[in-house]
Amino acid sequence: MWRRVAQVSLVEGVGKARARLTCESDGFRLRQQPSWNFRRFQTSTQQPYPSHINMAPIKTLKEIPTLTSLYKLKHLAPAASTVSGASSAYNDRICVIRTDITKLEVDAIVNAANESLLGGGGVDGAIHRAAGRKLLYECETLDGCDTGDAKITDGYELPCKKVVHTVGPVYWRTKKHGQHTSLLQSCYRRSLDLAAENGCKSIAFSALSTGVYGYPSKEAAETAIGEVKKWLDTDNKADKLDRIIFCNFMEKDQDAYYECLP
Ligand code: AR6
Repeated sequence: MWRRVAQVSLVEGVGKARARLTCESDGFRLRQQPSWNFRRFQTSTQQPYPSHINMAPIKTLKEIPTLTSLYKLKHLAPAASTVSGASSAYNDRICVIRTDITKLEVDAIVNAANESLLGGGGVDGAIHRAAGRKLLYECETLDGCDTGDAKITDGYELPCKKVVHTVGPVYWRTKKHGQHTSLLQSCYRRSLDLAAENGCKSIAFSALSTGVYGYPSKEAAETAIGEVKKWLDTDNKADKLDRIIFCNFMEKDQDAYYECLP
Protein backbone atom coordinates (compact mmCIF):
# COMPACT_ATOMS: atom_id res chain seq x y z
CA MET A 1 0.00 0.00 0.00
CA TRP A 2 2.43 2.65 1.13
CA ARG A 3 6.01 2.97 0.22
CA ARG A 4 9.07 4.17 2.03
CA VAL A 5 9.20 7.95 1.97
CA ALA A 6 11.98 10.46 2.20
CA GLN A 7 11.89 12.76 5.17
CA VAL A 8 9.89 15.97 4.81
CA SER A 9 10.13 17.93 8.00
CA LEU A 10 7.74 20.79 8.52
CA VAL A 11 8.83 21.84 11.96
CA GLU A 12 12.53 21.18 11.77
CA GLY A 13 14.29 22.49 14.84
CA VAL A 14 11.41 22.65 17.25
CA GLY A 15 11.15 18.94 18.02
CA LYS A 16 13.83 18.91 20.66
CA ALA A 17 12.33 21.80 22.55
CA ARG A 18 8.93 20.13 22.46
CA ALA A 19 10.45 16.84 23.56
CA ARG A 20 11.96 18.46 26.60
CA LEU A 21 8.70 20.14 27.48
CA THR A 22 6.75 16.92 26.94
CA CYS A 23 9.09 15.03 29.25
CA GLU A 24 8.71 17.62 31.96
CA SER A 25 4.96 17.43 31.75
CA ASP A 26 5.07 13.65 31.65
CA GLY A 27 7.00 13.50 34.89
CA PHE A 28 4.19 15.42 36.49
CA ARG A 29 1.59 13.15 34.93
CA LEU A 30 3.28 10.04 36.26
CA ARG A 31 2.56 11.32 39.74
CA GLN A 32 -1.12 11.01 38.76
CA GLN A 33 -1.76 14.68 38.22
CA PRO A 34 -2.53 16.26 34.87
CA SER A 35 0.63 18.20 34.24
CA TRP A 36 -0.92 21.10 32.45
CA ASN A 37 -4.19 21.41 34.15
CA PHE A 38 -6.23 23.52 31.82
CA ARG A 39 -7.59 25.83 34.48
CA ARG A 40 -4.20 26.24 36.05
CA PHE A 41 -2.83 27.28 32.72
CA GLN A 42 -5.63 29.74 32.16
CA THR A 43 -4.74 31.63 35.29
CA SER A 44 -1.01 31.38 34.85
CA THR A 45 1.28 33.77 33.09
CA GLN A 46 3.63 30.89 32.31
CA GLN A 47 3.79 30.04 28.62
CA PRO A 48 3.62 26.29 27.95
CA TYR A 49 5.89 26.40 24.90
CA PRO A 50 8.39 28.85 23.54
CA SER A 51 6.44 31.19 21.27
CA HIS A 52 8.06 29.98 18.04
CA ILE A 53 6.53 26.52 18.52
CA ASN A 54 3.05 27.98 18.35
CA MET A 55 3.82 29.90 15.20
CA ALA A 56 3.24 27.07 12.72
CA PRO A 57 0.66 28.35 10.22
CA ILE A 58 -2.74 26.69 9.91
CA LYS A 59 -2.73 24.05 7.22
CA THR A 60 -5.80 23.38 5.12
CA LEU A 61 -6.52 19.93 3.74
CA LYS A 62 -5.32 21.03 0.32
CA GLU A 63 -1.94 21.89 1.80
CA ILE A 64 -1.45 18.46 3.36
CA PRO A 65 0.05 16.38 0.59
CA THR A 66 -1.04 12.82 0.00
CA LEU A 67 1.54 10.13 -0.57
CA THR A 68 0.67 10.29 -4.27
CA SER A 69 1.40 13.98 -4.56
CA LEU A 70 4.61 13.65 -2.55
CA TYR A 71 5.80 10.99 -5.01
CA LYS A 72 4.97 13.30 -7.89
CA LEU A 73 6.86 16.16 -6.28
CA LYS A 74 9.81 13.78 -5.74
CA HIS A 75 9.66 14.41 -2.03
CA LEU A 76 9.17 10.68 -1.61
CA ALA A 77 11.24 7.86 -2.98
CA PRO A 78 9.78 4.40 -3.59
CA ALA A 79 11.32 1.65 -1.49
CA ALA A 80 13.86 -0.56 -3.22
CA SER A 81 11.60 -3.55 -2.70
CA THR A 82 7.95 -3.68 -1.75
CA VAL A 83 6.67 -5.56 1.24
CA SER A 84 4.34 -8.48 0.66
CA GLY A 85 0.76 -7.25 0.34
CA ALA A 86 1.78 -3.66 -0.37
CA SER A 87 -0.33 -1.73 -2.84
CA SER A 88 -0.73 1.88 -3.87
CA ALA A 89 -4.52 1.72 -3.50
CA TYR A 90 -4.64 4.12 -0.58
CA ASN A 91 -1.88 6.53 -1.57
CA ASP A 92 -4.46 9.21 -2.37
CA ARG A 93 -5.96 8.95 1.09
CA ILE A 94 -2.95 8.60 3.35
CA CYS A 95 -0.73 11.45 4.50
CA VAL A 96 2.25 11.59 6.84
CA ILE A 97 3.15 15.02 8.14
CA ARG A 98 5.27 16.45 10.91
CA THR A 99 3.65 19.47 12.46
CA ASP A 100 1.52 20.73 15.34
CA ILE A 101 -1.80 18.89 15.08
CA THR A 102 -3.66 21.87 16.55
CA LYS A 103 -2.93 23.78 13.34
CA LEU A 104 -4.65 21.33 10.99
CA GLU A 105 -7.89 22.46 9.36
CA VAL A 106 -9.35 19.00 8.95
CA ASP A 107 -12.68 17.51 9.99
CA ALA A 108 -11.30 15.66 13.02
CA ILE A 109 -8.08 15.43 14.96
CA VAL A 110 -7.33 12.61 17.39
CA ASN A 111 -6.17 13.49 20.88
CA ALA A 112 -3.97 11.16 22.94
CA ALA A 113 -5.98 11.65 26.13
CA ASN A 114 -6.07 9.97 29.53
CA GLU A 115 -9.03 8.17 31.09
CA SER A 116 -10.29 11.32 32.84
CA LEU A 117 -10.60 13.21 29.53
CA LEU A 118 -9.92 16.35 31.55
CA GLY A 119 -6.67 17.35 29.89
CA GLY A 120 -3.05 16.67 30.59
CA GLY A 121 0.35 17.28 29.04
CA GLY A 122 1.75 16.60 25.58
CA VAL A 123 -0.66 16.76 22.69
CA ASP A 124 -3.63 16.65 25.10
CA GLY A 125 -2.48 19.87 26.74
CA ALA A 126 -1.81 21.52 23.40
CA ILE A 127 -5.29 20.63 22.13
CA HIS A 128 -7.06 21.89 25.25
CA ARG A 129 -5.12 25.14 25.22
CA ALA A 130 -5.85 25.78 21.56
CA ALA A 131 -9.52 24.75 21.78
CA GLY A 132 -10.31 26.94 24.77
CA ARG A 133 -12.26 26.40 27.94
CA LYS A 134 -15.44 25.10 26.27
CA LEU A 135 -13.67 21.91 25.28
CA LEU A 136 -13.01 21.13 28.93
CA TYR A 137 -16.64 21.83 29.77
CA GLU A 138 -17.82 19.35 27.14
CA CYS A 139 -15.24 16.78 28.26
CA GLU A 140 -16.53 17.07 31.81
CA THR A 141 -19.90 15.74 30.60
CA LEU A 142 -18.42 12.60 29.01
CA ASP A 143 -17.75 10.56 32.16
CA GLY A 144 -14.20 9.68 31.14
CA CYS A 145 -13.13 7.06 28.64
CA ASP A 146 -11.70 3.54 28.95
CA THR A 147 -8.30 2.71 27.56
CA GLY A 148 -8.76 1.59 23.95
CA ASP A 149 -12.04 3.46 23.58
CA ALA A 150 -12.76 6.93 22.12
CA LYS A 151 -15.22 9.79 22.54
CA ILE A 152 -15.89 12.79 20.31
CA THR A 153 -16.38 16.48 20.99
CA ASP A 154 -16.54 19.71 19.05
CA GLY A 155 -13.31 21.49 18.16
CA TYR A 156 -14.31 24.93 19.50
CA GLU A 157 -11.47 27.37 18.78
CA LEU A 158 -9.41 24.80 16.92
CA PRO A 159 -9.40 24.94 13.12
CA CYS A 160 -10.76 21.36 13.02
CA LYS A 161 -14.48 20.62 13.44
CA LYS A 162 -14.26 17.70 15.85
CA VAL A 163 -11.81 16.24 18.35
CA VAL A 164 -11.76 12.49 18.90
CA HIS A 165 -10.33 11.74 22.33
CA THR A 166 -8.89 8.27 22.65
CA VAL A 167 -6.95 6.71 25.48
CA GLY A 168 -3.92 4.75 24.38
CA PRO A 169 -2.31 2.01 26.45
CA VAL A 170 0.51 2.69 28.88
CA TYR A 171 3.10 0.50 27.19
CA TRP A 172 4.98 -1.07 30.07
CA ARG A 173 1.83 -1.72 32.09
CA THR A 174 -0.27 -3.31 29.34
CA LYS A 175 2.60 -5.24 27.78
CA LYS A 176 2.89 -7.27 30.99
CA HIS A 177 -0.54 -8.72 30.19
CA GLY A 178 -0.02 -8.89 26.43
CA GLN A 179 -2.74 -6.27 25.87
CA HIS A 180 -0.74 -3.39 24.43
CA THR A 181 -1.22 -4.17 20.71
CA SER A 182 -4.94 -4.93 20.86
CA LEU A 183 -5.60 -1.80 22.93
CA LEU A 184 -3.70 0.45 20.55
CA GLN A 185 -5.44 -1.16 17.57
CA SER A 186 -8.73 -0.50 19.29
CA CYS A 187 -7.88 3.20 19.69
CA TYR A 188 -7.35 3.57 15.93
CA ARG A 189 -10.42 1.52 15.02
CA ARG A 190 -12.76 3.30 17.46
CA SER A 191 -11.46 6.72 16.38
CA LEU A 192 -12.02 5.95 12.70
CA ASP A 193 -15.50 4.60 13.42
CA LEU A 194 -16.48 7.64 15.49
CA ALA A 195 -15.17 10.08 12.90
CA ALA A 196 -17.04 8.32 10.09
CA GLU A 197 -20.26 8.07 12.16
CA ASN A 198 -20.09 11.82 12.75
CA GLY A 199 -19.77 12.69 9.08
CA CYS A 200 -16.07 13.50 9.13
CA LYS A 201 -14.26 12.95 5.84
CA SER A 202 -10.76 13.73 7.03
CA ILE A 203 -8.99 12.72 10.24
CA ALA A 204 -5.52 13.43 11.62
CA PHE A 205 -4.00 11.13 14.25
CA SER A 206 -1.38 12.17 16.74
CA ALA A 207 1.15 9.41 17.48
CA LEU A 208 -0.93 7.78 20.21
CA SER A 209 0.88 6.46 23.29
CA THR A 210 4.36 7.31 21.99
CA GLY A 211 4.95 10.10 24.49
CA VAL A 212 4.50 9.72 28.23
CA TYR A 213 2.79 6.34 27.77
CA GLY A 214 6.08 4.97 26.48
CA TYR A 215 5.13 3.02 23.36
CA PRO A 216 8.17 2.47 21.12
CA SER A 217 7.77 4.54 17.96
CA LYS A 218 8.29 1.77 15.43
CA GLU A 219 5.96 -0.68 17.14
CA ALA A 220 3.33 2.05 17.42
CA ALA A 221 3.68 3.03 13.75
CA GLU A 222 3.37 -0.59 12.62
CA THR A 223 0.23 -1.05 14.69
CA ALA A 224 -1.29 2.24 13.49
CA ILE A 225 -0.60 1.60 9.82
CA GLY A 226 -1.78 -2.01 10.02
CA GLU A 227 -5.03 -1.15 11.80
CA VAL A 228 -5.87 1.76 9.50
CA LYS A 229 -5.29 -0.44 6.45
CA LYS A 230 -7.45 -3.18 7.97
CA TRP A 231 -10.20 -0.62 8.65
CA LEU A 232 -10.08 0.73 5.10
CA ASP A 233 -10.24 -2.82 3.73
CA THR A 234 -13.34 -3.67 5.78
CA ASP A 235 -16.88 -3.41 4.41
CA ASN A 236 -16.31 -0.53 2.00
CA LYS A 237 -15.25 1.70 4.87
CA ALA A 238 -12.64 3.27 2.62
CA ASP A 239 -15.43 5.32 1.00
CA LYS A 240 -16.28 6.94 4.32
CA LEU A 241 -13.02 8.82 4.79
CA ASP A 242 -11.19 10.78 2.09
CA ARG A 243 -8.04 11.47 4.08
CA ILE A 244 -6.26 9.80 6.97
CA ILE A 245 -3.30 11.79 8.20
CA PHE A 246 -0.58 10.52 10.53
CA CYS A 247 0.57 13.71 12.24
CA ASN A 248 3.89 13.35 14.04
CA PHE A 249 5.63 15.89 16.14
CA MET A 250 8.90 14.22 17.05
CA GLU A 251 11.48 13.22 14.49
CA LYS A 252 11.69 9.69 15.96
CA ASP A 253 8.00 9.10 15.25
CA GLN A 254 8.21 10.51 11.75
CA ASP A 255 11.19 8.26 11.06
CA ALA A 256 9.23 5.26 12.31
CA TYR A 257 6.44 5.93 9.81
CA TYR A 258 8.92 6.29 6.99
CA GLU A 259 10.49 2.99 7.98
CA CYS A 260 7.20 1.13 8.30
CA LEU A 261 5.45 2.36 5.17
CA PRO A 262 6.31 -0.25 2.57
N1 AR6 B 1 0.95 18.06 17.77
C1 AR6 B 1 1.17 16.79 17.37
N2 AR6 B 1 1.75 15.85 18.14
C2 AR6 B 1 2.14 16.22 19.38
C3 AR6 B 1 1.96 17.53 19.87
C4 AR6 B 1 1.32 18.47 19.01
N3 AR6 B 1 1.08 19.74 19.39
N4 AR6 B 1 2.45 17.58 21.14
C5 AR6 B 1 2.95 16.36 21.41
N5 AR6 B 1 2.76 15.55 20.35
P1 AR6 B 1 1.67 12.31 24.54
P2 AR6 B 1 0.60 9.64 25.19
C6 AR6 B 1 3.11 14.13 20.19
O1 AR6 B 1 2.62 12.22 25.66
O2 AR6 B 1 1.95 9.04 25.08
C7 AR6 B 1 -1.05 13.34 28.32
O3 AR6 B 1 -0.66 13.95 29.51
C8 AR6 B 1 4.24 13.60 21.02
O4 AR6 B 1 5.48 13.94 20.42
O5 AR6 B 1 0.95 13.57 24.31
O6 AR6 B 1 -0.53 8.92 24.52
C9 AR6 B 1 -2.44 12.73 28.41
O7 AR6 B 1 -3.30 13.48 29.23
C10 AR6 B 1 3.96 12.10 20.98
O8 AR6 B 1 4.53 11.54 19.81
O9 AR6 B 1 0.51 11.15 24.67
C11 AR6 B 1 -2.15 11.38 28.98
O10 AR6 B 1 -2.06 11.43 30.39
C12 AR6 B 1 2.46 12.02 20.85
O11 AR6 B 1 2.00 13.35 20.62
C13 AR6 B 1 -0.83 11.01 28.41
O12 AR6 B 1 -0.18 12.24 28.09
C14 AR6 B 1 1.78 11.45 22.06
O13 AR6 B 1 2.44 11.88 23.22
C15 AR6 B 1 -0.98 10.23 27.12
O14 AR6 B 1 0.29 9.78 26.73
